[in-house]
Amino acid sequence: MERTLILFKPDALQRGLAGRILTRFEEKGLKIAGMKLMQITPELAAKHYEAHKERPFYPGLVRFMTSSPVVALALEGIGAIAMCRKLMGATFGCDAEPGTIRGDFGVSRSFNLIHGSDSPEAAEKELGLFFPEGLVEYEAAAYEWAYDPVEELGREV
Ligand code: FUP
Repeated sequence: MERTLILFKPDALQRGLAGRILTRFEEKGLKIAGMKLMQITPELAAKHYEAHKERPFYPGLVRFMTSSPVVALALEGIGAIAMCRKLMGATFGCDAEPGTIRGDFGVSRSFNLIHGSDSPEAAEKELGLFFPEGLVEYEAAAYEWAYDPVEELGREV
């Protein structure tokens, strides 16, 4: 099982899309391993977007991400990082394919609704930043039918 950090950005919440976006992930079969509403501080935004520090869009990105609350999610599943990126679609809503979250709900090149970790290394770092208290451990009942228990979950026959 792999875990990834997802953020519903300020535009997703302010536009009342959090529920519909969450549904996409739940319907797909991803397990919610952590979820909270929070305000990102400039310090947290700086750590999260460290890789983009020198980019021209960085000041606007930090302003946007700290302007209003976000929902932080830890989602879990086999191959969760790549799967979530596919569900999100291309970075800019105007380019994203219909059927993806950004493709269906957005048009902007900077207000793009959602963040998802792009690698296992990024996921580990970002989950540590947004869930320093750790995640809640529980059994996802739906896993038994979302996955092949023997082939994918490694259960005994
Ligand atoms: P993504 O991985 O799809 O979220 O996108 P990137 O990591 O490339 O960029 C991080 C965020 O910076 C994007 F979500 C939106 C923002 N951005 C801009 O505002 N302008 C740009 O030209 C590129 C990215």
